[in-house]
Amino acid sequence: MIKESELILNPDGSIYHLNLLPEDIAPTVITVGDPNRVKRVSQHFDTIEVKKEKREFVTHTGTLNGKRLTVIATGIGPDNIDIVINELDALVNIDFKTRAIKKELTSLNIIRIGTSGSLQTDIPVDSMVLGKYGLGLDNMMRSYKLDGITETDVEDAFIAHTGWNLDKGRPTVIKGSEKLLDTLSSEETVTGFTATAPGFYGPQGRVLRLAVEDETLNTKMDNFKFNGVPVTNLEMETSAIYGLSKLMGHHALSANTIIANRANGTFSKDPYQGVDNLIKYILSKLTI
Ligand code: R1P
Repeated sequence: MIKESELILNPDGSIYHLNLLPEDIAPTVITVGDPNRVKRVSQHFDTIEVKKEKREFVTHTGTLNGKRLTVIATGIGPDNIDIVINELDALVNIDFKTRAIKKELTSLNIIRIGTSGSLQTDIPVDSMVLGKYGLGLDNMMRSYKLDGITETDVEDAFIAHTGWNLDKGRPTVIKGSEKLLDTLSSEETVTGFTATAPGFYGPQGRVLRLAVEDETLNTKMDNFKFNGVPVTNLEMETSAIYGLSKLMGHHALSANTIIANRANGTFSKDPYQGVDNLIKYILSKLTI
């Protein structure tokens, strides 16, 4: 039995932060960073049965072409992902009445629709990028027993290539769902390592008033390759989504539209349109 202090439920029986009941979520869950993006996804649904929110965690559940879908906002960063993926898992895999882990576990499909910066000049703004691997520059997953889910050979090569300062923690490399990559990839998408940073400015090499620990890091990342796979993009959620999903038996894939090209300094003329294009693309692939 999981104690009240560990599995926190609201008075109506919903899970603490997400404010959701087990019946409120679908087997396929789309995560977005921006709470305003939730309605931009659900506006394409044929029906919407659930609209709930608490803090930044806005959720809509409905159907599209007969398929039940949930879209949920995570807010920004790996720390929020720790809350969202753990609570989504609890909603399907823990019995809230007995507070026991269910004997039969459910695997969710979890797809992030996000925005991101490209690290490659040949991946221009408005591209759609799928993360074959999550490259975690944050330390969130290091709080868990990783039980062999990380690609340590890639981690070692990345550390050696970039001269990574281990004071910042050891990067993690975790593979996304091959099943979802097959479903979602096409000639319209690019794949590679999606790097996840624990912050937006210094942790992504942006200098406003503060000097960064390694000002050449982005350049070193953009010329890192492992078995021909490059680091395509940099954002703030993917590696945590991949790590927690893999540990708990869920299928996860991250799709990002490129709004900024960090290699040549350009920014999308219409990032709103880029996000809408990615939303329509992912929804069509999920509901064929
Ligand atoms: C930073 O501006 C935020 O935008 C990106 C980053 O990952 C971070 O969450 O993604 P979203 O647009 O999905 O939030």
